[in-house]
Amino acid sequence: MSVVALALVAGVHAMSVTKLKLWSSAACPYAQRARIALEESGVSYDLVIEDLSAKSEGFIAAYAEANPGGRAKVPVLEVDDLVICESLVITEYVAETAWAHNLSPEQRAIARLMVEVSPFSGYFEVLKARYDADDLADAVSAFAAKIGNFEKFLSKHAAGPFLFEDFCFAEAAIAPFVKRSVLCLNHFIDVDIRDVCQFRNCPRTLAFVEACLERPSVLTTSLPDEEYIAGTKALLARFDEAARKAREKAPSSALK
Ligand SMILES: N[C@@H](CCC(=O)N[C@@H](CS)C(=O)NCC(=O)O)C(=O)O
Repeated sequence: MSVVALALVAGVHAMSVTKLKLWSSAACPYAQRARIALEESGVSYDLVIEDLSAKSEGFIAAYAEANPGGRAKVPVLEVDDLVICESLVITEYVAETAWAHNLSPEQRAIARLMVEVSPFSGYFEVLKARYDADDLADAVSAFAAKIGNFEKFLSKHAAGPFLFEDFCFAEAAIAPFVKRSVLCLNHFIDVDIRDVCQFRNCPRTLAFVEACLERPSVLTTSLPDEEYIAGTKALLARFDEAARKAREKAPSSALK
């Protein structure tokens, strides 16, 4: 019997008997998913903040243990001898083994679906369109339409501001993108998601956004706003540079 199963049989908080280590990085939204899940569980864990531009041997080895041959990415979670990667796998594992409440298979299916249909990770595509007024208007309106669809999903399935009575792994997975989308759309293109929710008559999405932003596990695992803005600025600059290089190549290929 595994340590976790043993602990469950004994009625002990499953992960309190194990040693946990999370390989993370300062600003990664995927790693933040795992941290939110761990914070929600209340278990203690070792946190390693990895510099992704100079990955440590320990991190590369841990990732290879979880996914042999893959490019090492955060998050990686070690639970005694178990080593797993991929933020959704980790988030769901932590929720299943360490949170007080467990979801039925049907609830898990709906929660996974919510992660799939969530619009918030699309904010970066909107930012990429910021140089051209028409492209930007199209991108904002596509984003707003997805918020409208999310509202329909919440109206059909959600109990309150969150999907179920308690914050679940789906909110842990979505919240890092809520945080970044609200902040960055506001900062870079002066679009407030909360206004979009109001104009589009999406009260459930507005309540969901506000509840995610106020959640203590989200607050304690977030960086100061300026750091997300600086990081996004650097990422956008890298995309601009790649796009410029692609444009430079385009005329010669068009002549062929
Ligand atoms: N699908 C992965 C994505 C994780 C990911 O992209 N992590 C980035 C940081 S935000 C990373 O570690 N990048 C390092 C690299 O690509 O070398 C997950 O959900 O965990």
